[in-house]
Amino acid sequence: MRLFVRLVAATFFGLILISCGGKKEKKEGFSYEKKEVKPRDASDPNSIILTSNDAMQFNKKEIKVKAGAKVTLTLKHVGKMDKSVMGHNFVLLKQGVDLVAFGNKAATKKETDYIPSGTDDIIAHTKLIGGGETAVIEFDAPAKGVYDFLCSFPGHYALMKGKFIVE
Ligand SMILES: [Cu+2]
Repeated sequence: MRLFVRLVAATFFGLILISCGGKKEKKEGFSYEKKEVKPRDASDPNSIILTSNDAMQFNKKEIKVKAGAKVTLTLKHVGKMDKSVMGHNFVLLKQGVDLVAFGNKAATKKETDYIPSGTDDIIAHTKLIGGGETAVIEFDAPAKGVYDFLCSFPGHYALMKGKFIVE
């Protein structure tokens, strides 16, 4: 029992150290990004790792999660290119939002990293990342159903999109 308490304490302080080390300027607008997302069991069906690359691709066209639980999504950019030329994000759209219309609108919002400020179209999104970077977000799984996800960097949604399925 004591050992357990110590482990919890060690993990807690470790997280604090990590979060202090990774402090960055806050952008305007909302973000679901959390610095202290706890590592989850790899067998957790709601722990998703999505990779993106310099060839403008995600490694998944379909993501499945369970309803009624939190989703931890880790987006990795395994390429080398800078985010100004090959930036990627993960944007999960509400049902009924047209992906192409959203993608075209978002493409004009360079000043907010291609996320329209104050938008009501999004369930969750990561920040924009470049080669070698990683972003982690945590959010509540939406109701059962099929949702669209995309990268909102200009032009990327043509290839970088897929279905987010809540079961
Ligand atoms: Cu992209």
